[in-house]
Amino acid sequence: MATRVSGANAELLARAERVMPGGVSSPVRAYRAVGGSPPFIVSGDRSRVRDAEGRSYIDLVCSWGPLIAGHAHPDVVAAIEAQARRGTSFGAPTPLEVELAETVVQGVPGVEMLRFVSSGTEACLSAVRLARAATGRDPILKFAGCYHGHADPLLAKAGSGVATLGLPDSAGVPIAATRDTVTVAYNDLDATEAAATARPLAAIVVEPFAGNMGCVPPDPGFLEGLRRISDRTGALLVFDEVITGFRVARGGAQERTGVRADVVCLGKVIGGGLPVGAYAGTAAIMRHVAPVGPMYQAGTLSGNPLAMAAGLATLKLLDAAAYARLESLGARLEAGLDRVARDAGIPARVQRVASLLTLFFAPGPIRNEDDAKAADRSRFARFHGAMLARGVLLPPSQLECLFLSLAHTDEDVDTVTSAAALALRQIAG
Ligand code: KE4
Repeated sequence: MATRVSGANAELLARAERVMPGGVSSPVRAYRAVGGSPPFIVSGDRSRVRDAEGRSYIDLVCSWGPLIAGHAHPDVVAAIEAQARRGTSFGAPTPLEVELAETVVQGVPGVEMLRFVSSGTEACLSAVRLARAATGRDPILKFAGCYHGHADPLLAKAGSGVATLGLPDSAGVPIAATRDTVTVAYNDLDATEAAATARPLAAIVVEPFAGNMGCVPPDPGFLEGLRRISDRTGALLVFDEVITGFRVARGGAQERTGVRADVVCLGKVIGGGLPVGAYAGTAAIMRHVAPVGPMYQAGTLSGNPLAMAAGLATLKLLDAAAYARLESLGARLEAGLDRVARDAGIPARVQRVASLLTLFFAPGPIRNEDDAKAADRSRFARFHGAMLARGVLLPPSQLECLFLSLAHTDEDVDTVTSAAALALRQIAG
């Protein structure tokens, strides 16, 4: 049941569609996967956002992950305000970027240096270029269902068969750009082994806990297997932790799993809601990056002082108690959604890591993109609309994750669970 917005939201959408494709700045926001039209959000306050018609929602999008401290956290707002009064951008090194770089390096296991960029896309495309520069190899391997931003080499879909090279997964991406990108199924170590043996790879790029086909954790031994294949073949292991970095643990997926990557991509949380990305590695690997090494990468707003200030203020809030709180909230919501789905007699399953979770309308475990795409996406669309009507803002796609923040309360989680119970009964037919 798609919820059509009315009044101010509808007027804004009509205006937006005249000047922006789909009326949005990023495709998923257009609600094409769930139907209906998006509310235009004008403000956020802790765990809630408010739309152009004054409607309030419990927010489980959290800007797709960055708002781990909740909306308009006073410490983050104060840090941005204070820096803005001192200037917003200088195109020069600043003390703040040194402080954030030191904080990130201290938090992320196994990295000694990083370079800031302005998005997760930039972080991942730079990491691929770095791996190619460091190894002198061109082929890279990625996993179907994992998303690493929209750079050409990473917009590849699986060719037929394991070792077939990639095909473009978007108009405008030349075959040449994805010719060196091999795509295999997530959690398929044999296919990875075969592809890595068929040709020397520059990198194996993976979301250590996949978040872009819904929440799909690695099978036991999968990441350890990728580490062994990287060690045996000389391919760099690149963890795309744009979602998981500083979210699933202070040290991200590496801390949670004990598996070390050679290069780590970051974004979202480290910018606290402002545009930031980063790629990080050992000093030996990062010395390939200009101006020290021959691998070029640059950015006008890289290390932007406002984003650095917001990121620092956010990371300062993420202590052990914060991660315990996020785990508690995630477990509470998982248990609640599991229970109400069972009560409604609907085949559904929650998959979760920490404060990242997905309610799949599918009976069995979701281990890869094919499993995720086999979930009942039209039922999810009806569920999304029914929850929106009850004041809960879910990510508008079955193939995305719900995000919780430190601003969500137990009451918020229980309200979401109660709304889900009613929504599930409504769509049970
Ligand atoms: P950005 O360029 O959107 O900052 O980051 C790209 C990216 C890279 N790696 C991972 C694991 C990511 O999840 C993302 C972006 N995530 C999506 C949501 N799944 C952002 C939302 C959107 O595209 O509008």
